Amino acid sequence: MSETNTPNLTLYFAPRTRSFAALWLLEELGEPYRFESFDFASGRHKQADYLAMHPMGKVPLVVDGETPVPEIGAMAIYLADRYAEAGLAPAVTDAARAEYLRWMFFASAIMEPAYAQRLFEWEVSPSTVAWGSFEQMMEVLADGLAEGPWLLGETFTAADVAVGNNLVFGQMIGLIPQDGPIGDYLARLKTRAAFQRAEAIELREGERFPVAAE
Ligand SMILES: N[C@@H](CCC(=O)N[C@@H](CS)C(=O)NCC(=O)O)C(=O)O
Repeated sequence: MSETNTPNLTLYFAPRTRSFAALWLLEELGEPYRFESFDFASGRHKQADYLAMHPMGKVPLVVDGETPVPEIGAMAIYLADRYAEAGLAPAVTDAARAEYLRWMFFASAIMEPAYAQRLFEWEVSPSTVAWGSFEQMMEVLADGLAEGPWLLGETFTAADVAVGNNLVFGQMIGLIPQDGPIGDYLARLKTRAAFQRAEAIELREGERFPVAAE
């Protein structure tokens, strides 16, 4: 906490969205943060000051001092390095950094579009698209978890948050099984105190901004 007691970090959050990844990440980080929660109906994420920080007009957004950090992968890498005391990232000199970055990009560049392909039933050539296929993504992830308990073995990192958040969402929509190495990994992630704090905040904010009736 700074001398003025004003946290350096601000999280722009909307319930029932990918914001959960940033919330969980901040809870793992253990740094104080200002919490700005809104629902999409407010249009907060399309206002000019917000778009100046996040040109895509999406959540989540973390601002560190004066520095906006949009995109979950970018904020996970940035925050884990910037607040390195939390031990959420291998140092840049550590060979494990390569595996860490691989999983970080796996979350956004492979899992995300593989989910979309499965959900929207896109017919694409696995050798042409960047993510291969949903099945290949699941096989590679299961292989990566063979040792466990985390993606980098004994060390939990911010990459577990990036991948884990996708799994939470995937399980909610029925894409991710409850059992097997991936289901077991997700169950382990859910036992983390930081995950549970984030989940309680998510539930509270979901009640504060309920889904509008059709
Ligand atoms: N690539 C972005 C994805 C963020 C995203 O898709 N957010 C959705 C909610 S889950 C959003 O803000 N949608 C509102 C909109 O686009 O208007 C990230 O990693 O942060």
